[in-house]
Amino acid sequence: MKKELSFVLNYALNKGFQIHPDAFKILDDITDVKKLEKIIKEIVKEKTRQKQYQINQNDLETYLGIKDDPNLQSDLKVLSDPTEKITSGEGVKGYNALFSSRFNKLKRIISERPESKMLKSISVVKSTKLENDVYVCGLVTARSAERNITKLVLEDPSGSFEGIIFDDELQKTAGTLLIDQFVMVRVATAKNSGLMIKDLIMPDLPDQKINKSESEVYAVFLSDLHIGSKYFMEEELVEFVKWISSPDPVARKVRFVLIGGDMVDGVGIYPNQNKELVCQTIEDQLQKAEDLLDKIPTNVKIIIMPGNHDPGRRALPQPAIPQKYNSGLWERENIEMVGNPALVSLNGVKVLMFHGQSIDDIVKTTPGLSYDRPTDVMKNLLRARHLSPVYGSSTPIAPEVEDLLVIEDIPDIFHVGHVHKAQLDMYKGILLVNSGSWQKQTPFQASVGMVPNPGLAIIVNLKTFQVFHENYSSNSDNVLQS
Ligand code: D5M
Ligand code: FE
Ligand code: ZN
Repeated sequence: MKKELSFVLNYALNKGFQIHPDAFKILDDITDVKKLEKIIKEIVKEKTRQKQYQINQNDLETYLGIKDDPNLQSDLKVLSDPTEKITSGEGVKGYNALFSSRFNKLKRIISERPESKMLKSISVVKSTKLENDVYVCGLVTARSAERNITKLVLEDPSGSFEGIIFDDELQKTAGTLLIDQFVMVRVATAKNSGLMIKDLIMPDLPDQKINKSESEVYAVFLSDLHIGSKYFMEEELVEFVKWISSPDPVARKVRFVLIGGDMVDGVGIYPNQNKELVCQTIEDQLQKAEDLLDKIPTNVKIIIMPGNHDPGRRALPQPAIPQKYNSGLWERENIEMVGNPALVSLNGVKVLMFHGQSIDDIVKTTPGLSYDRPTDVMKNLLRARHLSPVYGSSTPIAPEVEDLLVIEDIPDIFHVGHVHKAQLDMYKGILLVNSGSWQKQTPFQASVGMVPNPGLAIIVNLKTFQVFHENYSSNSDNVLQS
């Protein structure tokens, strides 16, 4: 018997308690001495009060929360998933349809704003001399800043126009606009009879009430595991999965695990990748993922969304990881395979999951944004009400007839990954989570000076929105930014 265990047993025996052998087995599994002492002392105190002097299995299970509370709700609904909607329109026709769908959806969203009552089409504004300021909306097709003015070209289905911005603050806001992003502007005729932009209005989010879960359950946010890579932190993830099945009172209430893309490292994603892989095929990588996820109790629902390293198609929106590579994951009762992006409801809490590929294009072109603060980029996406506005840069976008990347439904939690930097933030009451990664710094990342903070597990109480995190990396300086 372990020394610590005999110490706590003597403590109970000296107080006149008997300990049932089944209870003993549970105590023997607890390795944390402090925890062991605390448990015994609390049980002794409580049972002394009840004048019952035997410690049995039930006492320990109740105290440790091993018994799952059957009243805990775990209701998962997939509210939106591109997998079945993907049509792949072809060529120019496809892109025209995509942009027209984007324009129409966002115009509908911005119509909720009072200014939109004075909305005019671009052709009307161009052909009349404006007596008063009017509003127009469109997609940004060009933006340039020279000397002390900014020029913006906007396009709507009726035509396009170039507007000039003189105001310094407004020029700064214009600097954050992305090509192909939707925006509403207030325009007036300038002295030289050109058009002057006097205000810029993003679709943005209205202030709204957040949905919360009635029962106190927890969701775990993970992404960028990169299973199959040499740098995948397998031991750390195994430890974390063990925690999920442990008697820890928080772990006992975990009912959802969300994986926000790059679950596996993939094959042929970057040059000479095979030299950095421990599993050389997609099938092996997914099998390893299945084996790891298998250790999560079946009362926990796992939602798996792809990223740019996972198999399927590369262009956004991405369908779910195809069943042909691993039917085990698809057949699993507690696993839901969804596309990227996806909107899921966890006991009524709406979570928008997006891998975050567009962050690459956005940090490249927007002053003040960087890979170090992904939640700032996430705020820009919410203001634009679009997950990946820029077409034709490094993030491939497919010519879908419907733009499935418009943020139509407002989420309660926005979950993104991709940049391997875990960070939390809030925007208009919405919880922003970048779930970091479970992959150590790769040689590529080191070469570009990118320092990830991997191995941080983010756990959210869906009833209170309180957020916990655990650092599983050996680096104790690994901090979760907020
Ligand atoms: O991306 C991990 C991070 O590394 C993400 O922030 C993008 C960045 N990344 C990845 N590949 C490149 C290249 N080729 N250039 C610049 N930045 C890059 P992941 O999707 O896990 O590979
Ligand atoms: Fe990644
Ligand atoms: Zn990625």
